[in-house]
Amino acid sequence: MRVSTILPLAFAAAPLASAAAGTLGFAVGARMPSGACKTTADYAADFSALKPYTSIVRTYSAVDGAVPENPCQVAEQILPAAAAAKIKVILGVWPDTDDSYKTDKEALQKYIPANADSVYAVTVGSETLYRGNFTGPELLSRINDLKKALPDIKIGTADSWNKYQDGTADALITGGVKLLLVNAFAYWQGQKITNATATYLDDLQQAIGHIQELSGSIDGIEIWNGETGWPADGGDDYGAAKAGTDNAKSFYKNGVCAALDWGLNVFYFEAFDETWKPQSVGDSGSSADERHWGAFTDQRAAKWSIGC
Ligand SMILES: *[C@@H]1O[C@H](CO)[C@@H](O)[C@H](O)[C@H]1NC(C)=O
Ligand SMILES: CC(=O)N[C@H]1CO[C@H](CO)[C@@H](O)[C@@H]1O
Repeated sequence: MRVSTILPLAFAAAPLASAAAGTLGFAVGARMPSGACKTTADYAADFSALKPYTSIVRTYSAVDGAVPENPCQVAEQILPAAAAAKIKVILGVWPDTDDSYKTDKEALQKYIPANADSVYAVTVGSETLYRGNFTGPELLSRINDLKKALPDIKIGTADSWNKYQDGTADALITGGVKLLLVNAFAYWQGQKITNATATYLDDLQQAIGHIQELSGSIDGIEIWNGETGWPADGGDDYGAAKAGTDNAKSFYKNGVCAALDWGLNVFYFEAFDETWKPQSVGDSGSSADERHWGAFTDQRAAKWSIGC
């Protein structure tokens, strides 16, 4: 039997087995609404808000240089708060340039040892294949380099579902990477909310099916939905995909909850609104608001009842 045929059957059988429900995690940003870098106390407040719903979060860069003149010491600041709250963290390395790779690697080597129990894994890169920044083999060599530096830590990557489905990530699947995060946004495919769940689940199935088929195993590689979500009130529409809190809640309750029911682990993008971000303008000149994707406001208030 082709391994890929196992997946739909396993998924179809899962909804009754609540014991097999997937784990929900959240992506957390590095900055406060003012743009200031989060401190350990700020992460502690984040975790107080999230703790009723999750025990794992993911971040993107150990030293977040999204604002180059004010880089955030994410690994240094988040790990003590995570240890105190008993939250696990997936830390990130931004490998896009030699400088960002080196800075993040050094920070991980410096700050992980004191709080290694709070580190679930490290991801090298976020959608680098999707952006065309690396080929599969180039990304694999970065991952393997980091494995040598952090031999006791699980190392993986996160990329868009279609880069797994279309073979771009094959070198990772056959090259021994044991953790793959699959991002899938029906919103960025311009889907109506009424078709968002179908699109999301179909995307995941295509990506995961390819990974399982190529690896020849359903559990040889740990797979998570690395990001999904929908912009709430204040966000922008994208084609037929309409922003708004009602739609975000609907996508959460239908799509995210269905994936969790299947037994898939899901990171919701994202925990808190990032109102510090500038209004960005997309390639077409249309605005692309990235400030209102939170399940919680920037004051850490839930926008709907989180839970399935
Ligand atoms: C709805 O989603 C499915 C699965 O992705 C897709 O095949 C179909 O074309 C979508 N329907 C519309 C009207 O876009
Ligand atoms: C290895 C590689 O191609 N790195 C490039 C990734 O993208 C950034 C800009 O987004 C370039 O500066 C890097 O050279």
